[in-house]
Amino acid sequence: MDENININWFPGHMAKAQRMIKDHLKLVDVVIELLDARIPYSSANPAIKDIIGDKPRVIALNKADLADPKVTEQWIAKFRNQNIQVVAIDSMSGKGTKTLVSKVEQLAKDKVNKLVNKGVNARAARAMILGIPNVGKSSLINRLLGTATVKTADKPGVTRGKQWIKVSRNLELLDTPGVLWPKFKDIEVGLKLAFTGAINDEVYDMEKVMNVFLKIMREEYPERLIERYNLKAELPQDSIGILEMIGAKRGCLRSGGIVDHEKVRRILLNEFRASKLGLITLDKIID
Ligand SMILES: Nc1nc2c(ncn2[C@@H]2O[C@H](COP(=O)(O)OP(=O)(O)O)[C@@H](O)[C@H]2O)c(=O)[nH]1
Ligand SMILES: [Mg+2]
Repeated sequence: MDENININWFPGHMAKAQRMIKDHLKLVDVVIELLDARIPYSSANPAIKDIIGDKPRVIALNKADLADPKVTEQWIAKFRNQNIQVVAIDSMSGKGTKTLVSKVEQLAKDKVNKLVNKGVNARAARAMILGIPNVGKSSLINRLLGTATVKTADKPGVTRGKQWIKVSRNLELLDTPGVLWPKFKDIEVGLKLAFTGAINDEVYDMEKVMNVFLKIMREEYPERLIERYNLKAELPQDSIGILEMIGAKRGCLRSGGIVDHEKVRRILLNEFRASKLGLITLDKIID
């Protein structure tokens, strides 16, 4: 299926994605659940446990290079407290991927040992990646492929064309990721997914998205806005007030000297996505 379908998850798409994941799960020992480190809560599908059953799982917080490192540490601690294996990674530079690989190998050890005890020859552990659109599944696969020496042949039961990437002596990765559908647990989740690019630009209301973004920025990272746009230290309470300030500084004016809100919102979105506002995490730890 086209994994770039990210506008609407029609029941048909969802069923197909689910079926594909189920088929592939049978072939692997371990699941890598890829989350966006900037939105570890919003980028997670809450049904993950139902989907993967009792397969061991390791969470990889991808795009950690864009996230607030302090908050990433808090998320890591939270997952560890729940006895969930977790590692922060950057699929572009490859940072953290070695740790990820060794965690996956470790988690698969039991299964591989069991097979050996049954008299089956020792074999490499097998893993697949799961995650919502745009979280970096292909980037991670390419990154791991970059260092792989051998792509092993098709294995029985795998759709033709699917291949295993030999990531290390002890690990093979399915070259096709499983696409999870984002879950709009509440309105803010949807808006954050839009903001980070997990869902298409056309499907959301830019004004609502930016209001939530500005609310978070005002509460968590006011100094970033102040520095970047050279604003007065006291930010207005409302989003429109902040937009007005930034627009005036940036000269986003329409005739009559009125600030072009739409243009300011677009600038903010682009600058956030280009990480010009610094390292930002939009999902705080909630209990
Ligand atoms: N900064 C940064 N960008 C990333 C990282 N991983 C992926 N990306 C970018 O995120 C976008 C989506 O990545 P992609 O691998 O296509 O996501 P997929 O839809 O899950 O396969 C691309 O523009 C990537 O360059 C990462 O760790 N850090
Ligand atoms: Mg992809």
